[in-house]
Amino acid sequence: MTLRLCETILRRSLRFSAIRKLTAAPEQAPLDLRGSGCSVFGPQTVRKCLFHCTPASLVSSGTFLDRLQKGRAVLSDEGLCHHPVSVPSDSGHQFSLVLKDPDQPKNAKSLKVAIVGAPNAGKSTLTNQLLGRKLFAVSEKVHTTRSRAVGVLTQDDTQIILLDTPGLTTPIKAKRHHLEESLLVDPFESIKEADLVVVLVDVSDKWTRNKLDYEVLKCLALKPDVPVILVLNKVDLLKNKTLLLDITAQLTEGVVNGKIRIRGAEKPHQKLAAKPHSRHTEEPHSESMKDGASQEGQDKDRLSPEELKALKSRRGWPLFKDIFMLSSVDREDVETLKRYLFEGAKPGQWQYHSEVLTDQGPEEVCISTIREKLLQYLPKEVPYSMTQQIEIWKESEDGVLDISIKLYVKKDSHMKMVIGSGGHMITRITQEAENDLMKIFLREVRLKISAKLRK
Ligand SMILES: Nc1nc2c(ncn2[C@@H]2O[C@H](COP(=O)(O)OP(=O)(O)OP(=O)(O)O)[C@@H](O)[C@H]2O)c(=O)[nH]1
Ligand SMILES: [Mg+2]
Repeated sequence: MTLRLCETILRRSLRFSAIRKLTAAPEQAPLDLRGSGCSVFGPQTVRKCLFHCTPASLVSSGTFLDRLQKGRAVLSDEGLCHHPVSVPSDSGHQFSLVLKDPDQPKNAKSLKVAIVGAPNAGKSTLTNQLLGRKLFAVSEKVHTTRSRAVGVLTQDDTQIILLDTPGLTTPIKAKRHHLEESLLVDPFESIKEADLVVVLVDVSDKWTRNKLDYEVLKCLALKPDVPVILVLNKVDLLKNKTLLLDITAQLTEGVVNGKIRIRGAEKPHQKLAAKPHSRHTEEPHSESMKDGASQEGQDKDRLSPEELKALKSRRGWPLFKDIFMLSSVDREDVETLKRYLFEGAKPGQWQYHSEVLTDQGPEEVCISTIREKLLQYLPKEVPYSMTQQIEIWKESEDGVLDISIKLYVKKDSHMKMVIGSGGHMITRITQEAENDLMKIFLREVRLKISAKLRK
């Protein structure tokens, strides 16, 4: 019943939108959706008003709704297809690979994509899924990613560079939780160098899903001329799928690409009417938004106090170029976004050799992999206070990579937890991290983790 309602709402609401096959050339006539209640714009309009409101390419096929009906997606990395390229386990080799001249093809294309959003939105999960490899740490706890990480996806003549960023936070929170400077700086820096920004929002979080994070808005306002898309993530966890339309309406302020008007079940402009800087769907958004934030093409590092104040009253961003609704743990969903990124790549030189998978060194990858397990298995704040030191990193005579890690723990109670009864916990963490590292380095790894109290 809910789904049927959702279907009706989605279909009706998509009247404004031209849906096309993602793989279709712009000149190709768009799919005729008249039979399913969706009107279709002419080809000339299609080019201007692309709006991908679906993880599947065609709403009319019902694929999107069928996929939504699946419910909870499978939370495993089993679906990740294994990219044949590995991260070299030798830091010297990895370093020279990152610096190696790219093997430019004749008609090279590239696209640098910054993935930003609130902590825990699923940025690293999406990056891994796009890469087809579990490379970056993912956990249910916030601030898993501590600094920007580069993932490189090279296929045929196209290179997509993915910038996985730490969840956006405020200086006050960073200070309170002793977070590194990189958590404040890296998302902004990544947006500055990106050709496309992906704003990821966790739709399963009812406290944050109806308003763009203020820090996200600040990022967008600093570079309003960079194309940006909205990705509504974790749709598999959303029981009431009809909410997707309301969320979209709120987060876009009813406007996509500065032009298309969206009306959700709850009309966003009614809620926003009292706010001084909110925009109604009737306003010409793109230009006024750029004036209100920073001037087009201007590369400012800071917003003025007036601009910051104006952002405080915003709920959304009217300049999203396109919108996706997906589940990052679902490979098929992410495949659609991946095709979109490849389509959006522009003629341009590759930055990395095609053998590069990340700019991170193997030690960095190892530490964040272990950190992921600590975050996953230890309660609350316990894993945040632990530090790691690499004691041994060498290839043994039998060709196996031997890694020995010392874990420094601040409290006796934390020590008990990380060891677990009969050493059960540390064994589990070691085995799982070892498994992941073997998949990343594509070689045998023997990992040893020992814990030491250091108050
Ligand atoms: N069910 C479901 N879970 C998801 C989805 N995407 C991410 N997750 C889960 O959400 C949690 C957070 O994912 P991360 O990828 O670590 O999130 P992040 O945005 O990188 O987090 P930070 O690095 O801490 O900012 C993990 O438990 C993921 O398994 C999704 O589409 N569906
Ligand atoms: Mg992350």
